[in-house]
Amino acid sequence: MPHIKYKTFSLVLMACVASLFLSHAQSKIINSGWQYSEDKIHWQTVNIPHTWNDKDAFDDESGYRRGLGYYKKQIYVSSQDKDQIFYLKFNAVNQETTVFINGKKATNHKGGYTAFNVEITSLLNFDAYNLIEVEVDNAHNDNIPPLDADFTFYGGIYRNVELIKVPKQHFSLKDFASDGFNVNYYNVSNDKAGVKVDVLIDNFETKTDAHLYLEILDAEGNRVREEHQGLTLKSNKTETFKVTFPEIKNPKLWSPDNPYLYKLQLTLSDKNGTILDQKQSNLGFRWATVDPEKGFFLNGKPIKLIGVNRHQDYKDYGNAVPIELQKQDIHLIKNMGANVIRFAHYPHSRELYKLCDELGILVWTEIPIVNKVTDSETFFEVSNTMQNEHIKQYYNYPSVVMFGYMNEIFLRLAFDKKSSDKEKEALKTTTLKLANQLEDLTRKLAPNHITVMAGHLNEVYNDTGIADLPMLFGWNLYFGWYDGQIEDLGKFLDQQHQRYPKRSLLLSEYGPGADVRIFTKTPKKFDFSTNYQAKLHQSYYKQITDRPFMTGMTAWNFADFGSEFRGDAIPHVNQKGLVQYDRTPKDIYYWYKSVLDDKKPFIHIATDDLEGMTLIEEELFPIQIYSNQNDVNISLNGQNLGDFKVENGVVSIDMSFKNGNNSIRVSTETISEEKTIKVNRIEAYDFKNFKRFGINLGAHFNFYDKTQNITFVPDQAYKKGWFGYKNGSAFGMTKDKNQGLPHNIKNTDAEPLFQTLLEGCTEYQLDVPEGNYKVKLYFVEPQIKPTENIYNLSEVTSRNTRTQRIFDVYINDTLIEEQLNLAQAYPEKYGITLQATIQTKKGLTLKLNAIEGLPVISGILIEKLD
Ligand code: GCB
Repeated sequence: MPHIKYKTFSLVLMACVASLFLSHAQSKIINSGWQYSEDKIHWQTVNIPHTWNDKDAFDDESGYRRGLGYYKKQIYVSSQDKDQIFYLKFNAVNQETTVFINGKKATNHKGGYTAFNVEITSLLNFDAYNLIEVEVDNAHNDNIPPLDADFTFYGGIYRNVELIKVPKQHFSLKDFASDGFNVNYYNVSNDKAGVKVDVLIDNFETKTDAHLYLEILDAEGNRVREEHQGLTLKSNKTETFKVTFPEIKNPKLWSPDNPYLYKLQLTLSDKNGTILDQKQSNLGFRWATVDPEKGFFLNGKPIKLIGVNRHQDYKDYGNAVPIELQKQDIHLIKNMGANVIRFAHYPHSRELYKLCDELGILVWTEIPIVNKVTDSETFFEVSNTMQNEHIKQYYNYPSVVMFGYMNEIFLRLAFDKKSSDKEKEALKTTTLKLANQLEDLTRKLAPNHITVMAGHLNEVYNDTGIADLPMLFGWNLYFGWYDGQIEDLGKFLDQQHQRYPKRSLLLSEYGPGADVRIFTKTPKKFDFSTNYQAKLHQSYYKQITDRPFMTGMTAWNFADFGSEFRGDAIPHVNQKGLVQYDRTPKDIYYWYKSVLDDKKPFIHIATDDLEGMTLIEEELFPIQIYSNQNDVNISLNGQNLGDFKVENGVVSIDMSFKNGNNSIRVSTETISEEKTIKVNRIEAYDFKNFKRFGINLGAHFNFYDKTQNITFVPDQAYKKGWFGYKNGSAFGMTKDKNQGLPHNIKNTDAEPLFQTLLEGCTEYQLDVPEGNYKVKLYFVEPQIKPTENIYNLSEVTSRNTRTQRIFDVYINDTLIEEQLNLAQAYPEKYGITLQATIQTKKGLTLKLNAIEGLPVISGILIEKLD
């Protein structure tokens, strides 16, 4: 136990006394009870975190409200505090904020993901209520990054607002909303480790004496180092004081496996010893390097970085997510066995970085300069300020090892068909200029960190040389999704490594969209099946771990997230998550756990995403078992299927399920796992024992419709005694890719049923036995562009006259709908259902009699009534 000096003891005592009298610095969260309005006329009471886009970014209408939102709140300030200095701290407001106090403008801040402080002392009235008004704007602004990106820019005050009250001498609140100190390490090794701290102190008075006391405690709370400094603070200035601690011998190093943290405590007191301000920070002794041949090293040891990207939004909350829910993400990521998080594409809540310190997760953090830049002085200035704020606010977390500043910055340029070559060259030059500035700034502000940037699949990152600016370059690669095939990944990386042997590489993004309602035996590119997700991730993992030069990989994305313009299987949501938007894990989450987490024996039977499974008689379905053990024994419904070797974390086995509940049991010598899967097995041919039967026309995959509790099975060519199309073809479907209809289908949430369809089918046959049937038919017009009616009023006239196709719909001889013209009848991509009750002696024949164009149909559901 180190010796505690009398002086220290008295300071500690005074700290307690001071806090009783609340005389030193205080920060109070003032999230509760704000008034919010869109128009300054109608007000409603809201609490922070708040966004006005939590609903409209997900409804059927195109677009979400981007513009102004107004907030106000009253705070009482007592004259007892008239010697204090007051600040408001906004931890994040998206994206431009103007703050008024009692009607006077206090500040304007640009950028939606970093914190800012505003000093308000001179604007306050004492012994009175003071009005805080905050004007927030999330409209597109050419001078504020991000200009464009694949995520929703929810407007609002979505992180804590704090009222800070401090004595006239305090840890600086003027340094880009940093904590007022900056922790650096020197000579860190297994034998020793040094800490240097730059402390910034604001003095709001004439020359004053003060005292600075810094101590380092170990994780058990023992003081291992302390430093005192007497200070003379210059009149009305911010000054930096440097404190260097003597090295600590045999330090405990920080790493994902052993995230040992020391604590730094800082106390500022006046010349009489009364405490003015206190701060603290985690300390973690670690050093990180990258090597273009050998990958990533932490504390001199190689570590393959394997983890995820994370976006901050959450189902039903937009970006205004309670911090406790957000923290659960970090726990889920850790429990999966990941050792790295890329907080994409902007800084997330600081509390999460602190949690990464504590749990042992390495962090890549970046600012949102995404897809393109603007060639303007203001854009450059805002970007620079943003990176200053970012680094200053996130610097002290030992988990942060990588600072980034750009993502896929040439994406828009690559798709730009309008600009001339000269304009494109000019934009490249501008982008490079900004990248250079930010790289220099990052290296200057964060000399012990690794600088990073991510690019998309395009030669422009090599040609311009931008990929060689950062110390580590991340490729966002979607082979087997947007580009090429899954196996192309390794070839591409090998070529890059050969061409640029001095460049360190990370696979900073990869992954397919996956919807837990979609499953198939024959996974295809772009089908959104969880089976394709498993296939791609499992292969990518192998391809990266086989290559020592790769520093690692971060999956895109930890969770599904909001991207308003998208029309994936769930519209407005990017579904590449390992967990769903509400954080329910998809099966793939557990596969990662099986290859990454070897702490405890683990088994997962991957049937979570097979809810409502329907199988046809004698059909086998491939089931995956995930485990971190070498061998597992598998049994189905009490029958032992044998012992299986686990390779790459997985055993795939074709299972034959019976109708009703099936029990799968997987065991090793030490553990076992049992799951029940409910299967609706339809006896093929003659439709024996069937009550309801759904077909996903034009699709090779099953779609489970939760609302109707039925699985629509894949389509097939007609087989006698059974069902299928007699002619026509699957719309947008190629041999290995489903291009279907990547759109939001209005009027339904069963997109995967409508997005795949049969075109040109005039006859469809179901050989059902005699009976009375309710038949539901599903249609959508595939060739109306989803947005054309909304923005272009002149289109409305042309739409009314447009005819894509006209057809009559018959079942057996009953005319169900005459002259169905979807383009004319419905202004947009509406999901349309027709229903009929048909009595038949044998079979149902659906006829789509073309009058003009090729008929289309998306789905059939039949129900036996008696
Ligand atoms: C990317 C982007 C990311 C997108 C992702 C996707 O490369 O960096 O922001 O969300 O692709 O899903 O397309």
